[in-house]
Amino acid sequence: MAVQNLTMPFAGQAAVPVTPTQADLAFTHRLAGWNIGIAISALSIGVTLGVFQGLEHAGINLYSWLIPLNIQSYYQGLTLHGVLNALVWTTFFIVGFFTYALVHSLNRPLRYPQVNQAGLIIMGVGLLMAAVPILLNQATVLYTFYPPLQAHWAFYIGLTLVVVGSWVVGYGFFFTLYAWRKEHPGERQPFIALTIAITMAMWQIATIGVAIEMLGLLIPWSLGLVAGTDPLLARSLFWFFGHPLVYFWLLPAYISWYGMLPKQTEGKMFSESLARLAFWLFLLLSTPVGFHHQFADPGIPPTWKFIHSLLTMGVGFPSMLTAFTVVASLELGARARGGKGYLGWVRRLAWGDPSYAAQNLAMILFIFGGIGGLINASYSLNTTVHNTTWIPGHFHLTVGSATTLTFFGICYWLIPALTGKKLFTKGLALAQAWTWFFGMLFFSNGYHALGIYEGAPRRSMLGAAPYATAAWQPYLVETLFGVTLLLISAILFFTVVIGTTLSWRKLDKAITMPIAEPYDPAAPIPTWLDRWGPWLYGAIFLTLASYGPMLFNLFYHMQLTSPGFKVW
Ligand code: HAS
Repeated sequence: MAVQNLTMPFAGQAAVPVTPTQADLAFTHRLAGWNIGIAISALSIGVTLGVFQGLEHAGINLYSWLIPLNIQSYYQGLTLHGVLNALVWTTFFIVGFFTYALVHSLNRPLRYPQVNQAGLIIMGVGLLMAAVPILLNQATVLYTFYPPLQAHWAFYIGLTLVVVGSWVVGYGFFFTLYAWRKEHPGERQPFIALTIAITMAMWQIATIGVAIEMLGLLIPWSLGLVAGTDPLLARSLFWFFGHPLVYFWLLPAYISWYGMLPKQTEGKMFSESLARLAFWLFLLLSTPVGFHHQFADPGIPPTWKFIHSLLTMGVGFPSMLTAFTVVASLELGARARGGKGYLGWVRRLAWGDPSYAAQNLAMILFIFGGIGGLINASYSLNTTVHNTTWIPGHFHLTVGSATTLTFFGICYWLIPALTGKKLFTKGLALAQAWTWFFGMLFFSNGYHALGIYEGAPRRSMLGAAPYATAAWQPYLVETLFGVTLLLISAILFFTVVIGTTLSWRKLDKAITMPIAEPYDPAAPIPTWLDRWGPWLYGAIFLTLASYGPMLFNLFYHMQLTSPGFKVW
C-alpha cells in the first residue's frame, strides 16, 4: 500500500512555499471577524424569537410586544427564527471559522484574498435583500419556503445571493489549497485544510438543487414571469439541497471534534485515516438521501423513498465512526492527565475549559439527536413522527446543539484569538455551556414526547390550537423550563462575546489554533485517503444515480399550474 509520501498530482517543479505575513494574517482575521460578527448578530435576534415561540406554546402569547417592530404574527417570527438561526448564523459562522482555520492549517495566506472578500460582500448583500421582505411581512414562508406559499422576489434573490457568495468563498478556499499543493509536492494535505475543502465541495454539489429551484422556479414565479409553479418539483429540489445542508452544519463541528478538541484536552487524534475516511464518506453520501424528508409526499414512488432510506442509514455510518474515534482521542488525553478506570477517565477531561466543555456537551446531546435521526429515516417509523413536534425536538439536538453549542465552544478560543483580548469570563462561559446543555435536554425531550405520544403538530401556534388537550400540558411545561434555561444561556453567551470584544484585558500570549497531533505519526495513511478524484466522481455518480431518473420524471411531467398563496 502506498503511504504517507504520496505520488503527487502536480508533476514538475514545486512552487516556492509562501507563508503569511502579519498583514496577511490581519486581513484573514478581519474577514473571519466580520463573518462571525454577522453570524452572532443574526443569532441574537433568532434566539430571542425562539423564546417568544416557546412561551406561546406554553400559553403565554407575548407577540403583541413585537408589533412596534412590525412582527405581526407567530409565523413571521418563526420565519425569522428559522432563517436567522438555521441559515444565517450557521453559514456566516462556518465561512468565518473556515477562513481562519484554512490559513492557519496550511500556514499559507489566501491565494486570492479579494475572492474571499467578494464572497462575503455578496453574502452580505443577499442577507440584507432577504431580510427586508421578511421584516415587512412579505415573506412569511418559513425557512424551507415551500411553494405554493409565495414570498416577495427579493427574499428568493437575497437567499440565492447568500448561496452564490458562499460558492465564491469556496472557490477562494480551493485556489488556496491548490496553491499549497503546488508548493508542497509529495506532502499530505493537512487534515483541517483538507476537511474544510471537502465540506465546501459537498456544499457545491448540494446547492445545485436549491439554485435550480430558485432560478428555474421560484424567482420567475415571484416576479410574475410565469403564472404558476410545481410544488412537488420545488420540494424535491429543495430537499436535494436540504439534507446535505444539515451536514454542512455538522462537518465544521466534526472538524473541530477531530482536528482540534483532542489538543484542548491533551489528547491525540486516534486515527487520522479513519477521520479522513469519515469526511470522504460524507462527500459521497450526504446528497443522495433527500427523499427521506418526503416520505409523506405523493408523487415520489416508494422504491425511490426506500433507496434513499437505505442510503440515509449509510450516511449515519461516518457519524458512528466519529463517535468511536473521537471518544478514543479524548480518552488518550484524559489518561495522559491521570485518568483511570473504564469510565473514571471522563472526569479528567478538560471540563474546566469552557471551550472544551461546550463541545463535549454538544457531543453528548448529539448522541440523542443522532438516534432520533435514524428513527426519522426509517421509512415506516417516519409516519409516526413526521410533521409532529418530534422533528423540532430532533433538530434542536442536532443543529441547535451539536452544531451551535460546538460553535459557542469554538468562539471561546477564536474570539480571543481574533481580538487579542482575554475571555470574559471563564466562569460565565462555563455556566453558558451547562445551561445550554440542560436547556436543550429538557426542551427537546418535551418536544419529542409531545410529538410521539400526543401527535402535536410542528410549525403550529400550539397555544391557540382548539385541539390541544390537557395531556399536552406536562410536556409544554417541560419545554418552558428548557426555554427558560436557554434564555439564560443565550444572555450569558452574548455577555461573554460582548464582554470579550469590549474588554481592555489584552492576552499575555497570542492564542494559536489548537491542532491535534496524530496518535501515531508513523502510521501509514493510504494514498486513496488523500486523493480527490475517486470520491468526487463517486459523489457525482451516486447523486445522479439516486436523483437523476426521478428528477427527469418530475421535470418531464412538470406542471407550472399552482398560483402563489399568501396565507398570512
Ligand atoms: Fe436530521 C429532519 C434524519 C442528522 C437537522 N434534521 C431534520 C430537520 C433538521 C435536521 C433541521 O430521515 C428538519 C427539516 C425540516 O424542517 O423539515 N438526521 C437524520 C439522520 C441523521 C440526521 C439519519 N439532522 C441531522 C443533523 C442535523 C439535522 C446532523 C443538523 C446539524 N432528519 C432526518 C430525517 C428527517 C430529519 C429523516 C425528516 C423528518 C421528517 O419526517 O420531516 C444522522 O446523520 C444522524 C447520525 C448521528 C449519529 C450520532 C453519532 C454521535 C456522535 C457523538 C458521539 C459522542 C459521544 C459522547 C459518544 C449516529 C458522533 C462522548 C462523551 C464523553 C464524555 C467523552
